[in-house]
Amino acid sequence: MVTKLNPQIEQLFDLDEKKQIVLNKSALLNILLRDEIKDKHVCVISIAGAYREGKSFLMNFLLRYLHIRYKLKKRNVTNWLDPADGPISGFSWKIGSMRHTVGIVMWSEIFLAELPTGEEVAIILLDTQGSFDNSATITECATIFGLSTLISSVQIYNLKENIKQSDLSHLEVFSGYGRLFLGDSESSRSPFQSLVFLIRDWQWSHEKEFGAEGGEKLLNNVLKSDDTQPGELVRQKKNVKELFSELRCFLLPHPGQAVATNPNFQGELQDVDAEFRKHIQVFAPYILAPENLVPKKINGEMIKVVDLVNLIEGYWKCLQDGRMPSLQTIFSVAANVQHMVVLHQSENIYDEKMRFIQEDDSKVLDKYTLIKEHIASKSAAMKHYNEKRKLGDKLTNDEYEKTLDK
Ligand SMILES: Nc1nc2c(ncn2[C@@H]2O[C@H](COP(=O)(O)OP(=O)(O)OP(=O)(O)O)[C@@H](O)[C@H]2O)c(=O)[nH]1
Ligand SMILES: [Mg+2]
Repeated sequence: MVTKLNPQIEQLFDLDEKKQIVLNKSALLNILLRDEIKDKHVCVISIAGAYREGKSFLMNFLLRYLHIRYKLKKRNVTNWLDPADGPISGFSWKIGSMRHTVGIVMWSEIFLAELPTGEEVAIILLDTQGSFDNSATITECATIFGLSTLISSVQIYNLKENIKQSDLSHLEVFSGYGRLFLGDSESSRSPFQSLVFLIRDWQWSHEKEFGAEGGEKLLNNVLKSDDTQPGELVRQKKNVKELFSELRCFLLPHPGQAVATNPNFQGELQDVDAEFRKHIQVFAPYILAPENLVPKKINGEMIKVVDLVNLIEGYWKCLQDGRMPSLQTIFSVAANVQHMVVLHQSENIYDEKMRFIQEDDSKVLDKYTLIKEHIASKSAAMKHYNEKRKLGDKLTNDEYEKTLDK
């Protein structure tokens, strides 16, 4: 039996009565700045897409997998979905026509996993408000989608039945924040990391099979361009491909009538179609198995949980006046956080070198030797700082360099 999960959903971003986005700073700091996780690298898995299409319900399967794989530490789990472990629960989901999730919510329990390199990473799950629910403006939808894409290392783009041209248009508009990065002459990287198209209620498994292979075929088909297509469409496909460093697609079957229509459905696995259960058992490790985890990076540099906190606060500050922030503002937040990451790395290099010298008994630490070693360690740290390619302008670079120099 899976032990009862005491952790809960925490509202990370809410919307106030003026539809302004509000950061729950105390939840952010309390959850993410705990000693056991704040200095770990981090994977942020988010889900976004239209409202009422099973996003929150799905996140609970990821939660169940994380619990079994990384809390109970069961390795190589293929049959991890056991009805004996109780109904699916965690993120709140609801039957009905009215939108349910509001803003961006985070699961308060952070899981620690080991990458194949042996490094430990913290895994954070985010669930987002669905788009197009008739009460939210396009700006609100774009803000939620854009913000969750900026924060995450994997964005699951939840779609019903197929990938339509309008889905690509929305992706382009909503991820528009990222386009500025493409114009940055210093970096040829995609602004965002991994995007997974997750197709719910896929009906044509005789044509393209459920799972990742069928998904890849579908995605290749959708993103293929040729001379017969209108220029606008070709441009759009190219743009979507350039926004993300990795695009994947997974096809899921319909979960059955009980899940889709029964108002008394409470998450009991017996009521979920066996075909759905079979493929969701593959989907969770496809996102969350150690070899598939995507750590959050800025300009190619892995960041830590503490840097993520700065990133989230920085992005939120850009959004506070209720308008879409300029791309320049968004860009400078990422640039500042990346400079901070490199600054900390450089400081660590200095500290390590100095500690080593102090622990080395063969060295006599007179004042002269100490100054000499200090200069050498500082120069190694400065060299590391200067050799790293960083986002942003010379001014930002010089400011952080001055801090390091002190
Ligand atoms: N047809 C279908 N229904 C699903 C699926 N998964 C969940 N549902 C049902 O869809 C309804 C909405 O589920 P939610 O998880 O609350 O959907 P959501 O996308 O989070 O909705 P919002 O929070 O309003 O954006 C519930 O009745 C679920 O049981 C699926 O794969 N296919
Ligand atoms: Mg929801």
